[in-house]
Amino acid sequence: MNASKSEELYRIAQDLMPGGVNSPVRAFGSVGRNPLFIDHAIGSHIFDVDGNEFIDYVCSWGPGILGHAHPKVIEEVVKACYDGLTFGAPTGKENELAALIRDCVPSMELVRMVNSGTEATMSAIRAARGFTGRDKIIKFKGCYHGHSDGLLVQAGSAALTQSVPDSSGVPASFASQTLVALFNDKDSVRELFENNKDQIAALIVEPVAANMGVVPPEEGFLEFLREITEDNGTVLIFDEVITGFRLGTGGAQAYYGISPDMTTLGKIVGGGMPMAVYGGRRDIMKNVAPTGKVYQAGTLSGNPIATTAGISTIRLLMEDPDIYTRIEANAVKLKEAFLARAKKLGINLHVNQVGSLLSAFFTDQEVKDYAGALSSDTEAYADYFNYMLENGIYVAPSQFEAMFVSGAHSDEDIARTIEVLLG
Ligand code: HOZ
Repeated sequence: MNASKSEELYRIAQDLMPGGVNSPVRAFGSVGRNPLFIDHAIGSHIFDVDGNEFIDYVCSWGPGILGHAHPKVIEEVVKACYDGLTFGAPTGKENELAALIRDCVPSMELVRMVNSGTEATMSAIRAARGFTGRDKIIKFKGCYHGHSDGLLVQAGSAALTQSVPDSSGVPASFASQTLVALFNDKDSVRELFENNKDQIAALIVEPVAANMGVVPPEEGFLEFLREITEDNGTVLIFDEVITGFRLGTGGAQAYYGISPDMTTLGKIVGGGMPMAVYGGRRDIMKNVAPTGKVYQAGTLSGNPIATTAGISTIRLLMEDPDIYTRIEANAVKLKEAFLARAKKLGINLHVNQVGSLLSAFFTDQEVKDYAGALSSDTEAYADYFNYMLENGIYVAPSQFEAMFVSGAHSDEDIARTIEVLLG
């Protein structure tokens, strides 16, 4: 594969940005090669600056549920651009998006729009602290909720591949307010509640963990979290930045039938533009400024172009609810192909799949938690990544991320991917 233009751009970029990238996972650090620089993408295919074409299962880490550059979304975004890129003042589009979100996710009674998942989770926690008057929070080992100080504790995603689950630059006093439990381990949660009576403001969880690879909740785990948080006056926050509009228009909370107190959304809700949302119970959210004393603000929050892309994407999903059955069916086909590959090569492999999210772990264990995810052979993952790339398939350049199937993946794309997996 010729990557000479990517190599040249990477050489220049390294002198301009830390590691030559604007987000660590893009540096391909854990798969033993230099990053590809992207020229454009359309539908399910992405093209690099050297003209190489790939079937894309990264989908910009989740937003691309309709594939890239959906014509309807582009048309509406372009039209919106001519009306002005940002006003720093309210627009009717914000009402429209907020109402759509509430229709899809009824637990989000009041919402606030922000620009990134990091902002959404950070702000949701502040609102929960303001509401409860408590300081401590619980998160799970290997779950990732963006890069705000208090949440970069035992975090997943690129923090895992860069071996910095606890970032330097985070004051110990901030991190000490974050208690860490084990995903799918009820006892670890019980113990934290017992040892910190009336001190825990919020428990934040990815209902399907998708930043240590995909790890589904075991039966009863989310129900247990709902119950224990309710019993302790703690705000239950579902971080649905990845699962929101991905497991259905109602997200993981509709998929599993659990109603959290607060929810964070990102990725799909912005249709590919920088947009995220936090929201939840009215009595909690009304504490956010200007109606309450929890301060949070943003010049570009509710930006008209991002709201347009979000509205357009959500409407397209609502008009085609079967999309979720189709993308899940394709994910199941890929899972089966992974397992057939493992059998053929005689290697250890476990595949976790929920809806259109999946991850292959190179391990002999079932992956139910962080320790299971870490048992995966990351060198084997790197070999698989490079094999797929050389054969025109672009998957996450890290073991600890998800594979995303989109509505744009055609039968031919899936058949070709299976052919490569079995090859
Ligand atoms: N797991 C990350 C987002 N949830 C990947 C994207 C990034 O860090 O750049």
